[in-house]
Amino acid sequence: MRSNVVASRRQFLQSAAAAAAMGVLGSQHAVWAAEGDLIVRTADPFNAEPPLNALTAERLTPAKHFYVRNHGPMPNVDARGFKVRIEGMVQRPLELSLNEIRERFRQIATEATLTCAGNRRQEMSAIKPVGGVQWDAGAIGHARWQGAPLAEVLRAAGIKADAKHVWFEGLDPIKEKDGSVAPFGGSIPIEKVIKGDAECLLAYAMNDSPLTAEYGFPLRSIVPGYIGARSVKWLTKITVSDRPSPNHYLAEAYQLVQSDDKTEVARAEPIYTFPVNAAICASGGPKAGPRVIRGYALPSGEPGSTIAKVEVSRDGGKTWMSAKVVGEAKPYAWQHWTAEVNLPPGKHELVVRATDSRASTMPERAEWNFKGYLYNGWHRVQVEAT
Ligand SMILES: Nc1nc2c(c(=O)[nH]1)N[C@H]1C(S)=C(S)[C@@H](COP(=O)(O)O)O[C@H]1N2
Ligand SMILES: [Mo]
Repeated sequence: MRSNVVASRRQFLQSAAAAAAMGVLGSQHAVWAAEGDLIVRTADPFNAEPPLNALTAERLTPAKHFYVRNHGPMPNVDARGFKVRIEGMVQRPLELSLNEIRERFRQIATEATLTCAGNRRQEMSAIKPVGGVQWDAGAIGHARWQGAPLAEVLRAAGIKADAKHVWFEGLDPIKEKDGSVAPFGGSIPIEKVIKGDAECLLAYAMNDSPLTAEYGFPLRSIVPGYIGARSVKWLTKITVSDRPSPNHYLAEAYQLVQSDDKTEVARAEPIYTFPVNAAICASGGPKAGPRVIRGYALPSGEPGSTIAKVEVSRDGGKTWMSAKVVGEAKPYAWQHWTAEVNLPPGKHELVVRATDSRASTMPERAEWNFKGYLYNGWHRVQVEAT
């Protein structure tokens, strides 16, 4: 079921009742109950994004305005019995409770922007319709994630010499098309964990509060620079391996393909990093004259990449001016930007494009792909000044 209405308390209570009947998330974990906090894209599984203007209010996105992306029902995990296993190509397989994760390892914080590979899919669908959750530009958020460094946990288990990938598996029971039930999962190259310039985390907190169920309570992976799908929620199993995970969400789902043809899918590479991106979140107005427009800009997820330049246009991309980028440029992190544009009465098309320090820039239009991933064409908003 797809709905574009804003989540209201009553609607949430209805889906909470449905969820309770399925033995999953109960209403005590609701963070989206307040009217207008998130726009529900699909109720079951629950997928929702904030109204765009909520994204530029604060640098750290509060949970109530942080998108939620689920492939199945959200498990309501009891932390007391919770364990995460570390196994595979390790010297000493480990089984750790939440307390052991907190106490045996350093507690660190990593700021990272999480973005769904399907962010801005509506615009890809406008070129030619694609399936999947029809996201606007709000399937993105920036948080401070707290937890244990994944590298440290893996070293405690003893990484074997030929290890090349780290697999993650969640606790959510997802129904596949063939009727079988399998958990969400994926993997990342072990290099990203061991040699990466930003720590990958086993996170138990978000913006200094414990994770709530929507965001993966009690534990999730956080992989800075990679698409959201690699940050696995309700994380219960980590497998060190010499090959990528066979899980559907690594081996088949997140790829840039032109069809669902089996041989094409088998040949394609999984998506790891996200590309440079930007969006207009607030277009000011409605009065003619000078106004301030705002948005976000995200460097590509490649190591060391930071925002170098944000440009806006008020005439559909014919002429451009520089926007003012707010705060410090950091890898794996969005920056907000503002620009003052002077609009005479009438209709206008506002446009933004960003360029990062590795000279990656946004194309006028992104190339269409079958799954609607990684749309990063110039972001356009139609306005009328009166
Ligand atoms: N276990 C599990 N982890 C998951 C998912 C999921 O459905 N199940 N969705 C992934 C996707 S596609 C994204 S974009 C992010 C979204 O994280 P959020 O819901 O905390 O914003 O979680 C990822 N981790
Ligand atoms: Mo995603």
